[in-house]
Parts: sequence; C-alpha cells; structure tokens
Amino acid sequence: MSYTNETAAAANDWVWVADKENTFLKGQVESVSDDNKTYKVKIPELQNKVRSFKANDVHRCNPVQFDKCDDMASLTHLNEPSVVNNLQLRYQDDLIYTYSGLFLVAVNPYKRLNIYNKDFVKLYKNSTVNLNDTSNNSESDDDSSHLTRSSSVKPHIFATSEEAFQNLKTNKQDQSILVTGESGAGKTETTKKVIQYILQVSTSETNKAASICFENQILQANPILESFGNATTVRNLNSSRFGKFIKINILPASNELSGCHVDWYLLEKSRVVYQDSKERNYHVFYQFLKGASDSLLKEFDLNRSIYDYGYLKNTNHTIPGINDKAEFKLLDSAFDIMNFTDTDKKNVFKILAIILHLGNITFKSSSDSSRQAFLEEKSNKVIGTIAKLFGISDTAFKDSFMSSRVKAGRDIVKQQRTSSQAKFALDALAKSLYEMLFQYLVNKINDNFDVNAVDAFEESNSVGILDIAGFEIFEKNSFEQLCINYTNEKLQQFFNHHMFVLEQSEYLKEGISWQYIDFGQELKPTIELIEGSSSKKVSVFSILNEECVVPKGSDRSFLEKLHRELENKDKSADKSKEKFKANKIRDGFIIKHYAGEVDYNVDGWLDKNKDPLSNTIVELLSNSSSPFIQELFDERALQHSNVSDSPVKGGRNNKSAMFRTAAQRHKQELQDLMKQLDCTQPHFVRCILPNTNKRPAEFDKKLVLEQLRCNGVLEGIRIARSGYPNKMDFHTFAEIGS
Ligand code: AD9
Ligand code: MG
Repeated sequence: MSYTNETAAAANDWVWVADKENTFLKGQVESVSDDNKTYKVKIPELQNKVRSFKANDVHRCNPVQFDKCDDMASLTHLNEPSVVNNLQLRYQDDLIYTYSGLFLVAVNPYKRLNIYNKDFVKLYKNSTVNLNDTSNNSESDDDSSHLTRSSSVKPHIFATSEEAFQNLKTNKQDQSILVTGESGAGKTETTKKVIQYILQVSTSETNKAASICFENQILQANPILESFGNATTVRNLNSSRFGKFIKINILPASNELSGCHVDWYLLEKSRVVYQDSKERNYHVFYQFLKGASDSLLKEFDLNRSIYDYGYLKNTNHTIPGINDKAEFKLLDSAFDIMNFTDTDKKNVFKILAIILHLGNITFKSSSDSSRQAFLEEKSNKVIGTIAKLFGISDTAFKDSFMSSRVKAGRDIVKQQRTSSQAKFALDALAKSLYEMLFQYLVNKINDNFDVNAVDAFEESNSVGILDIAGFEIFEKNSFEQLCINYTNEKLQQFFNHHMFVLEQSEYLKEGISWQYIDFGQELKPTIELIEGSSSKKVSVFSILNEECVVPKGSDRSFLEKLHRELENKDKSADKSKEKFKANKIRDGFIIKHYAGEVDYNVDGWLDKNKDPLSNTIVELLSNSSSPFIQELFDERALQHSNVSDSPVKGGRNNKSAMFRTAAQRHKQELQDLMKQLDCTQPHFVRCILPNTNKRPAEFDKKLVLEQLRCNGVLEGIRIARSGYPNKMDFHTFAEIGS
C-alpha cells in the first residue's frame, strides 16, 4: 500500500524496502532514477548489496527519536514498515500497547505481565485530560466535554477503559469499547481487563456490600460463558466460539454499578457434533464428566470415560494447562453466585447428558436400494434413556428421527429415513439443544442482573464491551466466515464513519475548508451486496433465504442463482455488483471485502441457514412431561407454527418472534447491535497475534502486517492521511520544512 502524501526519499535517506523473506529491510538510498520511479538501495543486512526497487516498495524510515513511540499517528513517515517496526521494537521491551490514532493496538504477550495490579489501576484512575479546557478557541456547539488520554500516561487497556469511564461520567453518554482481532490475539483477555478496571473504579463507597456482591456476580458470569461457549482449538486453547457484547451500567453521579446485560452472537453449534483433529468439543462436556459427582452421573446414566461418547471420543481429553475437574468446581460455584437453584443446575446437566447420549445412537443401512436406516442393537437402550430424560415416549421419539412426514398430494405420508438422514436429524437436535441451552444460560444471567439492578436504571449509563472475532480468510470459507466478515465490514464502516465525523467537527471548529469524504460510504456496496437494502432487494442473503423455502432448493441452485443475479454484467448499473465475482471452478463466489478478496464455497449453506429441527420433534418435546424441556420447546413450537417468508422483527428473547433463517437472525441482531453502538461514544481496540506458536517474544512481521491490513489499523492511517496532518509538533514541522 502506498500513502498518497508520503514524502519521497532522496539519495542518502534511510528507507524500508520490500523483501520476500524478511517482509522488509532497512537500507540507504544510493541513487534515484531521473523519472523517480526506480531506487538503488544499499542494504547492510545483505552485506551492503545494492538492489533496485520500484518507488512503491520504498518507504522512508523515521528519525530515531520516533523509535518505540507511543502513538504511531505521530510518526513523521507513516507507512506499513514503520508501523510494524515500531510495534516490534516496543514488543521486545514488553510494551504491548501502542496507539495508532483512534486505535489502541494490543500485541498478545503470551506471558504474564505485571501491569494489571492495583497500582496500575491507581496510576490510570483520573488520568484523562479535558480537551475543552485546553482549547480556548473552540466555537463548537457541542457542549459535551471531550475527555481524552493524557499524553503523560503510557498506552494501556486501563487508559482506554478510564477514558470511557470518565466520558460516561462527564457527558452522561453510553460508551462502547470494540475489541476485535484474530483467534488467539487476546480479545477475551483484553475484555476481562476492561471489566476488571471498570469494576474496580466504579465500586460505590456508600453501598459497599451491595456493590461487592454485584461486582462478584458480573465476574462470575464469565466462567459460565466460557465453560459453555469456549473450546480448545488449534489456534487457542481457550477459544471463544461466540461473540459477546457485555454492558455494565453505572450511575454517573455516584459511581455505583447499577446493572449488567449480556448479548451474544454466532455460537458455533457445529462443534457440538463435530470437531477437527487436535480440537475439542465445548469445555463443559469434559468438565462435567470429570467433575460431577458419581450420583449425578448415575442419575443421567453416564460414566466418566470420554471415549464412550460419540461426540467426544475423537478429541483430546486432556489439554496441558487446563484442569477440567477444577474448572467444574468453579463453574458450580459460579452457578451458585448467579442464583441458579439445584433444580436449575440439574436441568442444565440433564441437557448435556441428553446431548451426549444423542451422539451414541448409531445405525445400519438396509442393503436394498432404499438404504433405509436400522438401529444398531445397543441404540435401543440409549433411546430409552434419552426418552426418559426428555419426558416423552420411546416410540414417539424413535419415530421422530427414523421417519419423516412428506406431502403426497393432499395427504401427509410417513417415509422411512436413510442412515445419513436419521443421523442428520439427531445431530441437528443436539446442536439446537445446545444453542437453546446457551440462550437459557444467558437469559438466566441477565434475569439475575435485572433482579439485582439498582433501582435507578434510567439515570444510569453503560460501558459496553464487544468481544467478537475479526475478519477471517481461510483456505475454505463457508457461511460462518461470511457472517463474521459481514459483521466486521459493518464495524469497519462504523469506525470509518466515526473517524469522518470527528475529523469533520475538528475542521468545522477551526474554520478550515475541506472536501469531506465519508469513508464509511466506501463499504456500503459490499454490505448491500450481502444484506440488501430498500433499493437493492437482491442480495446474497435474500437469494439464500429464498432457496431455503422454494421446493427442491439446493446448494447448487443457490449458487446458480447467485451467479445469474449478482454477476456483474453491466458495470455502471450497480456498485455492489462490482464487489461480486463468480468462481465457477471452485463452486463458489468471491466477495471483495475491505480487508481483501474472500473465496466462499457454498457447500451446506442451505442446511446451515434453515432451522434444522422438524415440526414433529418440536411438537413432541413441547408436550414433554418435564416442565423445563416443555418450556424450552414451547417457544420453538410457536415459531414453527408461524413459519413465514417475511419474518417479523423482534429480538431473540421476543416470544412472538417467528422462525427466522440464520441469515435473517444475524442480520437483525447486527442491526440491533449497530443501533446500540450508534448511540455510544466508541473506543477501538485491535488485538494482534504475534506468532502462531503461542510463544512469548516471537514477532512474525508478515503475520502482524497482514492483521494490520485486515483490522483497519492501516485503513485508519490512510483515512487520517487524506485529511490534514494535525498532530505535528513544532520541531517536526521545522525539520520537515527545512
Ligand atoms: V478467540 O477468537 O476467542 O479464539 P481471543 O479471545 O482473541 O481468541 P484470548 O483472549 O483467549 O484470545 O487469548 C489467547 C491466549 O493468549 C490467552 O489464553 C493467554 O494465554 C494469552 N494472552 C492474551 N492476552 C494476554 C495478556 N494481556 N497477558 C497475558 C495473554 N497473556
Ligand atoms: Mg476469545
């Protein structure tokens, strides 16, 4: 990437040059061609060899006084190598936090640093400065104070948290802290640090006992969410397989905690029934089997061996550094602190037991052409156990997955399923049950916060912390990647627009004329391509939703329709079509995201988008003799009886919400999130993975550079550079001018 207003290098200048092996190297310009297009550069690291480079691959180095600078926006020469180099130099000194304009960049240290203790909280408390106090020529109509970090305190997640906290108190405005990054980059750890800081500075002196109790409950929501929502993956031993937005309410006048609320997004359900090699199922299954009492396991007809369960047996059951038995104890006490009764806890464990048993029903196929499914002998006992736990009859349960009802003319007839169809139905049930359980847990946590909330809700403001996966470009990208990339595209649009608003207000204040460009608009065509808009009805999601309801819809017909409807034949007509490319060779399509082109493969998209549960099973379970199961499925039954192509609005907790496809649901949830974020003063944190070996002190420049391109840090620099440089001090100005 070249930056438009970057000053060109001349002979003898020190520069960064592109290098395949080292990403970039430092060198000194020997000469520049007459047309300024080619540079000859001497490179000390390559035994002073002189090499030729195109102008685009040559970037000026910064004067040494900028080494390890706290805010990269202040670099004289702002280019990719300088940014990466600065992060690397700081990382070597354990300076993991660095500002880049509006961003706080956090590089995962992969070791415990002593920078989060009470002394550090004290250091950052009240460390913000009021910009309005220092700007005596402000003519802004905006009478809210803008508190920002003081240049005397070093970049730190506590500094960002303090800024949010002080702005909440002073402006009585909701705040948000958006934390994104790759898997393993440190988002969840960062989120925990923000919560730790907010809780420590917001504890009320007048109502200390209640405050400590509430603080404890907020902290204890985490072990529950992590047990059920986290798993060991190749990238992260404790990887969150869902996104979350935690809002902590505070009364600005008294500093008192007044409430808390958790929203969640995109739980990876497929992990319940299938895990890649070297990965695990959700932590809770291992914790439960290792930590539960003998009597509890017996009650659910379970034994301790992980290898006896179809959904676990191919996974590593012990992970160095993870003690499942001890974690179960922590989970159990978190349940107690969150006021789960013994019955509530038993209900939760019952669902886990049912899921484990569901994975143990196995089939044989008949040898004739019907390939009809037959149960393996031992499965009959398992079915009996599950039916008992569900509170339904054995036969009805067996019937619900062994056969399906299909329309034949005016009649509904029963059709026997094949082995793979029956297995699909059971897996779908296990996945849905797990997701419903997760929803139940979050609802319980939120209900508990509501009960304990301080009775002055309308006077409170919140700090919301978003912990959500960053942009993903894998070898094979599926529906899940589209959902997460679409989310990141929206968040980037939010950032770009926010930056534009800030810049604009800065120029207005100083009466400087500038041609405003809202960089948020640049992302609109891609977003519209995915979700559609009032003027653009046909989108990836609309075509996918349609294929899920038309008779005989398939992944292939979906793909054909995508190619037909979205491939760009008329370039002038529709900007969003410029972001779409058909990829007929790889059975997929390409979307040009701001972070790069992503090749999506459509295998399995219709199944992933539809509600996989059949009406039969939903009806059956909503009439269960167990009140808990009945309650879980009642709502589902209601949704099923109202299946409609144009779903009504409503959050996940809205009982009147009709069934929606996964795409419709995610679009709605994201809209709700964006609406909330729009009302907040945002703060942006970008977590960076330094290496893929989970090792401290190892800094992979290429890996870091790729992340900076994807996570908007370099995009932020590009936008900042399109405006006027407004952060230059006098000495630098004089140096450049001379
Ligand atoms: V994922 O998308 O949920 O897979 P995260 O959330 O980005 O991912 P996480 O916060 O779980 O990553 O961090 C991964 C690991 O890095 C942690 O388990 C720690 O071992 C390590 N880590 C991250 N941040 C810090 C830190 N500030 N100090 C020490 C850290 N270790
Ligand atoms: Mg995480």
